[in-house]
Amino acid sequence: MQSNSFLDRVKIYVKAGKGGDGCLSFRREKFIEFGGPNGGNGGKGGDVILKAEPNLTTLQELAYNPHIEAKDGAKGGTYNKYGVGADDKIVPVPLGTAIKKDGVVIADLTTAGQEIIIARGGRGGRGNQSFKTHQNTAPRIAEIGQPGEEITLVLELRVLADVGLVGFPNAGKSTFLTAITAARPKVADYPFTTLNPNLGICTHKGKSFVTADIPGIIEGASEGKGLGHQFLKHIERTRVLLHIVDPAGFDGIDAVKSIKIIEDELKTFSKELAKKPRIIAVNKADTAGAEDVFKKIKKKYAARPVFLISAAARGGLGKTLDEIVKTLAANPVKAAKPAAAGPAVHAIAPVFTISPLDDGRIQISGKKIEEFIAMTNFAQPEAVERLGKIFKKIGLEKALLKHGATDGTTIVACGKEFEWNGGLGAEVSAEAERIGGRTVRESKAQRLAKRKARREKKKGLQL
Ligand SMILES: Nc1nc2c(ncn2[C@@H]2O[C@H](COP(=O)(O)OP(=O)(O)OP(=O)(O)O)[C@@H](O)[C@H]2O)c(=O)[nH]1
Ligand SMILES: [Mg+2]
Repeated sequence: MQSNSFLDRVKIYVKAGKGGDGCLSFRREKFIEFGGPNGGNGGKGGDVILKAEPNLTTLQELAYNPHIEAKDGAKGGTYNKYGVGADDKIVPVPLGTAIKKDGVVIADLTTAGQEIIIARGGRGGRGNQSFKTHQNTAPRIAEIGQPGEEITLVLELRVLADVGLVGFPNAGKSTFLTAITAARPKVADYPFTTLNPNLGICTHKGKSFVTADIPGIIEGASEGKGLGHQFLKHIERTRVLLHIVDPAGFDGIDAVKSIKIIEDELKTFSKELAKKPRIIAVNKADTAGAEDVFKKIKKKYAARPVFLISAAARGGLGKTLDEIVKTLAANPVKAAKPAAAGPAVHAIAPVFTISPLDDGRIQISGKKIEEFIAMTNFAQPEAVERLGKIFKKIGLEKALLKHGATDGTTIVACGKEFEWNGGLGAEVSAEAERIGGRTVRESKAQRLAKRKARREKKKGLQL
C-alpha cells in the first residue's frame, strides 16, 4: 500500500522534563524536641530521546505532533523521600533520519534501534536535608527543580536503502520491487503511479538488501520537473542503482536514448549519484521487440552489466539479483561519518551576559545563571540569600554594580523582572497591576516608595 502522506522534513519543538522540586521539612516526632531537616530531593525530569525505528517510513506522525514533551520529575518528600524520576520520552523516527539544529546536522540515525538524547531532563531540586551544615543545622531552603532543556530541531529523512530503482515512469520499477520483495506498491499501466518511495527487503542466496523504488524520473527532473527531483535525494545513500528500461521507450523517446537522459539527470542532480555503480535491466522481455532493444543497449553500454528481464512474469531475475549481490559486496557500506559536532550545542556558554537596556533596566542572561534563578524559591529568604552569594562568587554582583545597578534597578532575567537590592529582590511583575487587560508596571519611584514603606514596617515590628 502506498500513501500520499510521505513526509521527509519536519520541524519539532522539544522540551525535556523539569526536575522535581526539593522538599522543605523538619522531623516532627513525639519525643524528639529539635527534629532535623528531612526534606528530600526532587526526581530527575525525563529526557527526550529519538530512536531509529526500521518499521517507520515517514515523518508524518511527527508533523501531526511536533510538540514533544517529557514529564517532570516528582517532588521530594518529607522523611528524606526522593521524588521519582520521570520516564524518558522515546520518540520513534524512521531509520535514516538526520537531526539538524540551526541548519547543522548534529546526529544521523543510521542503525536500527540507535538512540540519541536530544533534550536532557532537569535534575531534581535539593531538599533542605541537603543544605544542612555545621553552621546551619536547620536550613529553611529547598531548590526548585532544574528546568528541562528546550530545543527546536529539524528532522530530515533520507531513506536508507542498498539498491535504488531508477527509470522513466511506467518502466516497471514497482513491479520489480513486488517481484523481489514482500512490498506491495501500487502498479498500474500509466506513468507516475508511484508518488512516494517504497522500500522492500530482498533475500537472495542468503544475502539481504533493502531496495528503494522511487517515482519515475523524466527529463528535467533534476530541475524540478515531474516528481523525480524531490525523491532523488532518497537514493543518494544507496550503493547501487538498478536502471529499469521499458523497451517501448517513454512518451516518444526511444528506449536506447532514454538511458542517457536518465543518466544525465542523475549527474545534474549530484556527483554522488553519478558515481554510483549502475546495472541496467531491460524489462518487459515478453513484449515484441524487447530482445532487439536489449541487444542494442548491451552493445552501446558494453562496460555495464545489462540484463533482459520480465518483472511481471518473474523472468531473468536470478541473474540480475546475482549481479546486485556481487556489486553490493564490492561496495561495502562506508563507515558513517561521525556526526558533525554542532558548534551551537557544544560551545562553552559564558556563565552570564549583562546587557543594559535603554530604559535603565539591566538584562542578565546565560544558561547557568538562568538555571540558578529558575531553581531559587523566592519565597524562601535563605534561598534568596544563597542566590546572592552565588552572584557574588561568580562576579555577577560586581559586574552589575559596574553597569550602574543601584537599589531599585530593575533586573530582567528568565523573562521576569526583579528588583536589585544587593541581590535579586522581589519579582517586580508580581507587583504589577492589571488595568483593562493590560499589565502596567509601577514606576520606579512608586516601587521605591513601596520598598521604603515595607522596610519601615519591618523596623516597626522589630522595635
Ligand atoms: N508486459 C509486461 N508488462 C509489465 C512488466 N513489468 C511491468 N509491466 C507493466 O508496466 C506497467 C507499469 O508498471 P509499474 O511497475 O507500475 O511501473 P513503474 O516504473 O513503477 O511506474 P511509475 O511508478 O509510474 O514510475 C504496469 O501495467 C505493469 O503491469 C513486464 O515484465 N511485462
Ligand atoms: Mg511505480
